[in-house]
Amino acid sequence: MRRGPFRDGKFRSALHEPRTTVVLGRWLGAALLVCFLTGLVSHALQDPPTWLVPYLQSRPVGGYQVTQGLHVISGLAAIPLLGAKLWTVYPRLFEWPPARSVLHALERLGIFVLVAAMLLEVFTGLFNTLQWYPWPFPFRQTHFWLAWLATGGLLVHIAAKGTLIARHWRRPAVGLPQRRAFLTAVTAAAGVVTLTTAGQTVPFLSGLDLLAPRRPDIGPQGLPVNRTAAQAGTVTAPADWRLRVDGPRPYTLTLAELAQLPQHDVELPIACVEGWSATARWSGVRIADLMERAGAPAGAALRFTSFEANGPYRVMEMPSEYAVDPLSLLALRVNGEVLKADHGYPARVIAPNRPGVLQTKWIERIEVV
Ligand SMILES: Nc1nc2c(c(=O)[nH]1)N[C@H]1C(S)=C(S)[C@@H](COP(=O)(O)O)O[C@H]1N2
Ligand SMILES: [Mo]
Repeated sequence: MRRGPFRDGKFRSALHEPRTTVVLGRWLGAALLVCFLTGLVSHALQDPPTWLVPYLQSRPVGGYQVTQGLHVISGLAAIPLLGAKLWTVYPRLFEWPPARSVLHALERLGIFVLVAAMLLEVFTGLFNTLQWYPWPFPFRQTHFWLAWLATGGLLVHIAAKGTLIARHWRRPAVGLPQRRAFLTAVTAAAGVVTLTTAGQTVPFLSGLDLLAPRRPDIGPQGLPVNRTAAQAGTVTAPADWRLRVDGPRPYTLTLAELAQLPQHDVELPIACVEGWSATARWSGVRIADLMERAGAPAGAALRFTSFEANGPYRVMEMPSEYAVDPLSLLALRVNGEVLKADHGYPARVIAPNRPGVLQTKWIERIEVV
């Protein structure tokens, strides 16, 4: 720019230079790679395409807890790294003339799309952990497609800057003291963000969980709640509540009858896609037992329906792999107590290695499909 506060020569910091950008870019790239891959896992587990269903695994029990924990941790760490990296290059936003050639204009347009997609991606993710949706579009699909756009854009960007990156990849013989100080500060910021939010999913860090919206041990019966019974309109279960199981041999059971069936105890986490996870001891009836009693054929999948009036998670499909797992329960109790309404009274699903959104609460119907 020729005039104004952003004109050439107005950017005095020695750190608007490629070596600093490259170092930050490497850290950011590593965080984004972890975030992208774990995000694909999450998407596949929550909403698997048909071809993938036969490959889904109910073990390791806490697999989703780990991948989703890493997703949120790496995504949050990416925010200060992205901010710092953009700061090192932002003077170029005011380049003059704005376009030297068609190619240069296209390159700048590409950078604009990349930066916009990245910023939207990390901030929609951050807002999601806060359960704050100040936008009219669906979160999950937008976050998914933006991830591809941002990743594709990033690969093109890395290819376009390949020579520059290579030139500044190795530590220069004489370092800049400001650079060291700046990188230390950025590392510290990313570290603080990580340490004060990871506790929402990493048990031994829960005491440091200052910035995360959740603590895994706070909530009714020692567990957080995403959608409360009041929000779902299920504070009181229907007076004539019965579990209805539809299959070759359909039947219904009262709560008392369910409680008479063999009960099993499992220790399983709820790992919410919104970033928190918490493990509890659940007791109830094996889903496989209910299925067998309905005469379900081998390999059958199940569909669960909640008596919640409406809501995106009212109906849930469970592939056979999870249905036959002895750890998958229709739980009636948690941590030794009857489920509170917020946790799904009278009965909820709990199964290993599945996203929290699929641990359906307030169940009234199971269908063999
Ligand atoms: N019927 C129904 N079940 C539901 C939900 C819901 O909105 N409706 N929310 C799900 C989500 S997003 C999570 S993370 C878990 C949380 O379980 P909790 O509230 O018992 O901790 O319940 C799941 N089960
Ligand atoms: Mo969730």
